[in-house]
Amino acid sequence: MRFDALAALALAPLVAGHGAVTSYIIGGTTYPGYEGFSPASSPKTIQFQWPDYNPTMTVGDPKIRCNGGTSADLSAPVTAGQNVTAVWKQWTHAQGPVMVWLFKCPGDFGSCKGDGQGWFKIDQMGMWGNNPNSENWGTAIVLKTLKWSSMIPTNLAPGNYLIRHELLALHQANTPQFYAECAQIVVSGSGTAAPPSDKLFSIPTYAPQTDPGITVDIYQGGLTSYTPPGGDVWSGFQF
Ligand SMILES: *[C@@H]1O[C@H](CO)[C@@H](O)[C@H](O)[C@H]1NC(C)=O
Ligand SMILES: [Cu+2]
Repeated sequence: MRFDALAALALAPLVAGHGAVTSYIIGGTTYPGYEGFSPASSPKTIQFQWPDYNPTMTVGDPKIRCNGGTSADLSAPVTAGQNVTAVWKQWTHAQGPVMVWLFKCPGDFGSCKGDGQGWFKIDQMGMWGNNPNSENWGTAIVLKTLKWSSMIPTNLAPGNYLIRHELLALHQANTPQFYAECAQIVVSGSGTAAPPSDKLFSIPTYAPQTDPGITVDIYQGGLTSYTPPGGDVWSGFQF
């Protein structure tokens, strides 16, 4: 490993910009998130403890799933139809989408790593308007409010789920940076719904790296719309 003053300078802006969900608010209760680094002597959390603040640079990197973290000690209860609000202590990038995903664990959290084609989006915000070189982005809302609130679909089948908050920073042309973390939630309710297979993705590699929602130059003239990678949100309702 090479580390010198130049590398330190080059790294500084990245480190300053790095996001981490530092707490979750569910039904009026605040659950601490993780603030790094694993294995730290930090309190037990509902969030997977991850090894570093570095962004993941490719959608095929296994680290993209939960920032490299492993199962958490705790979980938080949520009733279907309630919101989960993620809170960040800092975030500095204003271009790129916010995407919130769920994964239904086949059993206990201890053995639930998010393997297989079981991830689906419950919420996302890409760009509005027609100017990518703007602050009309989901991540700009996180920059301004340091929060993101998403509803757990009302008729979602109960069970153990991983919730994954993903900020995809697009401020560097053709050099996407993924910031994601996972937490453990126990969904209750009387719903029976599960997403259809066309809404289910594997993470890593929920889209090709060449997806125009991933490898994109937002400063290139003529770009007037943006579609987040990894498909549409599943609202929970089956038609
Ligand atoms: C709950 O989440 C939805 C998005 O799923 C959002 O539109 C709504 O504003 C949130 N409600 C609160 C009270 O934050
Ligand atoms: Cu950054």
